[in-house]
Amino acid sequence: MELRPDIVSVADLSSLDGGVLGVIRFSENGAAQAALTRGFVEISLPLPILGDDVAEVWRCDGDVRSLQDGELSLAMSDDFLFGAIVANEDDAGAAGSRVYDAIVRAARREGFPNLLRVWNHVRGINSLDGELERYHAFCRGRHDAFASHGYGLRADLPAASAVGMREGSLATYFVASRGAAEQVENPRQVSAYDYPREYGPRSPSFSRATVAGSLVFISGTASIVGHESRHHGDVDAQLDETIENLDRVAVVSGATLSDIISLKVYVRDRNDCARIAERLAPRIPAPAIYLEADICRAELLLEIEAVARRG
Ligand code: 3EB
Repeated sequence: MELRPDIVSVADLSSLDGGVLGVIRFSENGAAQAALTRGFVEISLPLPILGDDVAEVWRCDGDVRSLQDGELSLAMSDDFLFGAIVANEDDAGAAGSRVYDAIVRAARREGFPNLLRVWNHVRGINSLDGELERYHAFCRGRHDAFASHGYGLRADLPAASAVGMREGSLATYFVASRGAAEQVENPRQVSAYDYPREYGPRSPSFSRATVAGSLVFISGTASIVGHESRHHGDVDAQLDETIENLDRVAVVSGATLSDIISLKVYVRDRNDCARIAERLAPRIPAPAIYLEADICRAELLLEIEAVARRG
């Protein structure tokens, strides 16, 4: 009953041996792609990596079985399911509803009904598509798919992130579990599923964290207090506020910032990266991947996600 994220040099990917569910790779450009390779799921995202050329690897104990289910690539151990899918339809809402429909169906069918964590990459996340921002269209598609599968759209939602990517339309990967998970909210923030209408016609369907055994998945976390973005234009203050939110979510989840074992940091402007890394590393000394990506609100300059292991 183990699952762990690891950061691996791209040069070492060819020698991965056994117990791998999924690999996430990053590139400056090119189409997003998801496929089965060597018995695990590999997803490539057009998302510039800032720093060493590394990939994220999700490992587990025991045997891994992989399965191609239409466009959905799946790999599973006894306890966990990892999957990835790329949707190319232009409309972010249509892409979102199709992707979430496929994920929920496959997870239930394979016996892993508890979505723990979903990562979403939406091309042009801040741009308008007709009346609606592409992020808001995506939120509507995701919401409708969850609703159609009987979700309560509150404390039954996975932890998540939704940030940009440079090409394509929507790329999504996820972790689900056979055993139950516990959802956690941040007392400093309005739950995203309760955000008011000004943030889009359907609220974002995710929880601030999920806890499965000793593992804590903390969602993409940004400089938001209540439901409002704070510190417009001030990257240092946004980072401090984000760390404050991470700290609160960690504590409510039964962990602390020192229990964090892995970080991903999405930076809107790569010129801010060195400054963010310098201030973040002493506060949360965990291995981190820095990526250049647009964040789902135009005023947000960074977003940080974390995985923690409770003691
Ligand atoms: C926020 O707190 C910032 O739509 O899945 C963070 C994590 C954010 C997940 C999502 C959005 C999502 O609202 C944005």
